[in-house]
Amino acid sequence: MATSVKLNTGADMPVIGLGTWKSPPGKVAEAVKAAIAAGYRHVDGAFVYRNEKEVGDGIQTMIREGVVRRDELFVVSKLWCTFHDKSAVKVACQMTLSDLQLDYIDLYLIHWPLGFQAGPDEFPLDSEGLIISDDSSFLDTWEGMEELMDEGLVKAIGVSNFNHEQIEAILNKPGLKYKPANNQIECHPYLTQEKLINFCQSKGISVTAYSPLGSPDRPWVKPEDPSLLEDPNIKAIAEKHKKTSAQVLIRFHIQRNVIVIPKSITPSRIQENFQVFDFSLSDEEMKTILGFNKNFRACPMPWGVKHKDYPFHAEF
Ligand code: NAP
Ligand code: SBI
Repeated sequence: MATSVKLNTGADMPVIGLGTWKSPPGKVAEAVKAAIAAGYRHVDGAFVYRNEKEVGDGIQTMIREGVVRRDELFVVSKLWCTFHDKSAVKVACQMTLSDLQLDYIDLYLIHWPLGFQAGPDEFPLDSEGLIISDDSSFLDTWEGMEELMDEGLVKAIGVSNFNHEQIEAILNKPGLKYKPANNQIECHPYLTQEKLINFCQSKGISVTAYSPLGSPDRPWVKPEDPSLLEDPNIKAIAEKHKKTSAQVLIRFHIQRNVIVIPKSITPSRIQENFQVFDFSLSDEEMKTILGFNKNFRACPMPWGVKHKDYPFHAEF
């Protein structure tokens, strides 16, 4: 099984990356170091995670110690929703580059298709608890992303949480200079995303699966929510292969040519999550797992439901 996915830029994107949302600043540098030591060459971050400085510290330590070279790493970051105005895109990217202590990002994504009111508040809400939008269009934001490519600040650009109509809108944009290289979306056995993955891959757009373990540490988790890591059906498949449920949940994506970014700050789990290249799920097991779909979203972004560009009203 290939350990990377070829992007439409020609670059190879390592199929497993370390997720860093919710990784505390005081822990994430050690997590990044443990990941690189375990063989990871891809780190997934974002401005809004408020830990990019410490992610950068972990990366820089490993480069300084000669464990890895910059060109062997694939670093992803994301433009937050309060920076959708075309004039703000470069400012945001430069803040991330400065925090990461890098001179380029391998893949920079528009984090959501939703433009939020600009300002220091990352989630500007009205009196009803709904997002205050800006008047930007993600098609203009995309032009700002294209400028980052031309300036050499990023090697590839893409999107996250875009539905197929929104991707189609970018692909059909008059004067489009660069197609998206990647769409990062929630994906796991309770949200299998068959239509959106087929659509993206048919257009040469790679897919990254976020929250692959079901995001059990998400701040809004409810006791009655379904739990992938505790699912007896996943556990049964794992036991057959003498693997853990997490390893089955990760392997599931690799066999679909989907990149996957499990988050952990626990060194033993960081290692475990990378030990997925020594077994394979049968076609029948893949089909069985696809059958667990229940269209359950761990990250539905409820504050954005009234936004004109809320992505999850569409079927896919
Ligand atoms: P996740 O990776 O599905 O789950 C993370 C949780 O699983 C943590 O509580 C972690 O605990 C635990 N865990 C990790 N490995 C485990 C193992 N082997 N056994 C048992 N538990 C394990 O959740 P996520 O953070 O939501 O998603 C992953 C990444 O995707 C994020 O960190 C972020 O980089 C990205 N993401 C992007 C978006 C977007 O909008 N683009 C949205 C959500 C997530 P410990 O850390 O305590 O070990
Ligand atoms: C945050 F830092 C705060 C809230 C939040 O909710 C949606 C999911 C998300 C996101 O946008 N990207 C993530 O990785 N998690 C997030 C992040």
